Amino acid sequence: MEVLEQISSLIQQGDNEKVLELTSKAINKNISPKDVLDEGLVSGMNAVGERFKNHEIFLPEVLMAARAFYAGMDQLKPLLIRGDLPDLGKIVIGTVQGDLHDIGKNLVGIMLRGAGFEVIDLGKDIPAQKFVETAKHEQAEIIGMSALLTTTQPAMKTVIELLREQGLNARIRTIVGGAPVSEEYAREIGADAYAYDAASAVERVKQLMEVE
Ligand code: B1M
Repeated sequence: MEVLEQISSLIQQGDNEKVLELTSKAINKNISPKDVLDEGLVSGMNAVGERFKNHEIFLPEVLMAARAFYAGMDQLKPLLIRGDLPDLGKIVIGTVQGDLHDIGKNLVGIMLRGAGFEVIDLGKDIPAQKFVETAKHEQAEIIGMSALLTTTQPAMKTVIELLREQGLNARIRTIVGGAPVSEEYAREIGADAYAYDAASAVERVKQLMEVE
């Protein structure tokens, strides 16, 4: 089995030590960090998602997989975030209130940093007020929100409404994403952009900030 398939499979087994070891091995073999991420770590997490959905595995296994994912991610992070990039603008990101899923949001943050944006990551379970207050205080151009639950998606709308109430929606733009979120939903709640994955989040943020 080639190394990226092995990483994917070890994520599914929740073997954080082996994931760490094989991620380092893949890096040393000069496999591109993006391939290690997409075909190893994310591929493993996606398979975990499918198996969880089909009730083949349960929450403890999912948590172990998430821990293994982060063990690999720690190895990759320095390669995805280069220090010599221009400052393209400031973005506040977080997972919305009531939602504890942060793997996808963290990936989006890493990719944005890697592309040269300054990212203020508020974490998970973030109240609407906190998104808006931080963006105002930090003079950020964009708020990025992640939601993984259908029940927490509406919290993204609360943030957008709060920006409107405070007359900030023209200055602070919004981008939303996460498994249940769609382009149509983003439009419906008045978000300025939607991204399907971390790579397209970078593209959409660049468009919003009007950088190359
Ligand atoms: Co939860 N969970 N979970 N879970 N979990 C889902 C989301 C679920 C779809 C699984 C299922 O049943 N099929 C389901 C939601 C169902 C629904 O709402 N329709 C679910 C559920 C039900 C729950 C609980 C309620 C379970 C329970 O307690 N009974 C509970 C809720 C807790 C809470 O949040 N209040 C819960 C808990 C957990 C864990 C804590 C165990 C763990 C999270 C660990 C962590 O994040 N630190 C977990 C996990 C891991 C998952 C699944 C299996 C995997 C999510 C993941 O990390 N994917 C997930 C199944 C699934 O999504 N298919 C599931 C990998 C990650 C790279 O992808 O997050 O989609 P993703 O991010 C992508 C894109 O979506 C996008 O880019 C990312 C990278 O490409 N993206 C953005 C994300 N945010 C973006 C923001 C952007 C742009 C793009 O702009 C700002």
